[in-house]
Amino acid sequence: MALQSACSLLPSTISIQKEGKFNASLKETNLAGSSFSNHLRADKISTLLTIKEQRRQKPRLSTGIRAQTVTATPREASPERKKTERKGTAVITGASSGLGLATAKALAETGKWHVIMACRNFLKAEKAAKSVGMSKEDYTVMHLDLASLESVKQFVDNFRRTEQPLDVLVCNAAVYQPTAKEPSFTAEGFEISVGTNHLGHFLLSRLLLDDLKKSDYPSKRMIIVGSITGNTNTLAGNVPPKANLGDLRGLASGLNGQNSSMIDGGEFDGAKAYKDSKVCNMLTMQELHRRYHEETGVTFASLYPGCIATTGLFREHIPLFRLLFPPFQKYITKGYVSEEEAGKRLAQVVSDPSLGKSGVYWSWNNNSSSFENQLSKEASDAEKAKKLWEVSEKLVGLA
Ligand code: LMG
Ligand code: NDP
Ligand code: PMR
Repeated sequence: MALQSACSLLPSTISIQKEGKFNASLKETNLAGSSFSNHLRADKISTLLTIKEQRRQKPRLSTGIRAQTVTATPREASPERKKTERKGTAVITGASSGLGLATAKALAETGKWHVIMACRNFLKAEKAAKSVGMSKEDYTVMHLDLASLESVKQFVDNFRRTEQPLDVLVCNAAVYQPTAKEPSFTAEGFEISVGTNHLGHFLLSRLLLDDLKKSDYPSKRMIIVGSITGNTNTLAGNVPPKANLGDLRGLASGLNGQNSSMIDGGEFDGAKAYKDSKVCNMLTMQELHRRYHEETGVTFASLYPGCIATTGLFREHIPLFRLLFPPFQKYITKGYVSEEEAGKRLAQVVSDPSLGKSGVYWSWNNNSSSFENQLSKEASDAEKAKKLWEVSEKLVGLA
């Protein structure tokens, strides 16, 4: 495997487990800067547009459901049938580009999903949906800025007003600031990578869990996108700076730059902050699983979709990196995947019956077969997950 050859470059003193490790369950899963005022305006417009859109859609959706009752044939009358026949509704954060957009497209193409594209830039998202050929009835764009907890709450209210069920939530959006010398902060003053990627999603997932619980969809799922670079049991996870949450002292002290803007209390490093945020994403998924899977039946999952070296994630990296990174991943590590392929992978985690197990961190091998991957020691530390949960609850105002 390509990864093995990459790993063979490792000094013999470093022992790293390979990301492409299989475990027994593989057998079951063999499947193929706008100004403040502009911002406010965009928010208002998007909310208005959203509500307008929903008014047009609601009758369509509810007619669909009612029609089954009114024109019920004996086959359609079965409650089981009814459950499987309606379209699923999936909320995807950051669906305006990259992985989120590709996933929205993949789901829409099946004809079985209505995608709520939860995005900070309404017009960009609309254009993106059109550019990939999604048809109007398969998606709705709703405004969500994860770098503002108020916006998260507003999104949840707006979503509830549409009276659509919530069947799957995909926490996908992220920011990466590899070249930033100084931290920047969210509306509530948290360092922006952890504030957006982790805390914004933490609040969103906690609030929307109630909505997921109410859904009658046969397979309800909550997915938080993780990454290989947060896992120090891999080669990629050992490229400095490495993820490390330490004892969470920086997070506990508010992550606001006064004491520290890093979770472990250290000096600011944008690349580390991103990797730390991914560890938080993977820990949160497992904590959700432990706390709520049995009680709610919701499947909680995370994944590493492969290295999608061409996405907007690297927009702040130096031009030379952006030039060399895709060929490096394609020809040297062989970890590269296209946006389209990565979107299909995440779409599997959304809807494939064979990926319905809860608490799993999914990865794919070079034949695009999914497998349950192993997380690093830190990313699977249950005690840390609990502590992260409790500190995060305080920061987002849930405790
Ligand atoms: C940090 O630098 C920055 O400090 C930080 O601000 C942030 O930007 C962060 O992660 C982002 O990076 C990390 C530094 C660490 O990385 C580099 O400077 C290397 C840049 C490499 C970029 C990759 C693309 C370019 C690849 C060049 C290949 C040329 C060919 C391309 C085209 C081919 C077409 C056929 O990096 C290092 O310190 C490097 C050493 C990493 C050690 C990791 C420890 C694990 C052991 C690794 C074993 C060595 C493997 C070497 C493989 C090299 C392959 C090129
Ligand atoms: P992109 O930059 O293409 O997509 C990120 C999305 O997040 C964009 O739609 C962006 O919106 C959105 N976003 C950023 N900040 C906010 C915010 N404050 N509120 C709402 N949305 C926001 O990157 P990718 O597609 O690569 O990243 C998607 C996910 O995949 C991330 O979770 C990333 O960590 C993960 N991932 C990516 C890998 C890769 O190799 N690319 C590898 C492993 C994991 P906008 O369009 O407005 O900028
Ligand atoms: Mg990495 C098997 C090797 C492998 C894989 C799968 C990735 C994925 N990377 C690998 C190896 C290496 N990378 C090696 C050997 C190097 C040193 C030359 C290296 C460097 C590197 C940099 C500088 N890689 C990076 C960066 C980034 O800025 C990216 C990052 O860390 O963002 C946080 C990145 C990535 N490498 C990956 C993946 C998936 C990324 C994107 C980050 C992510 O979403 O996790």
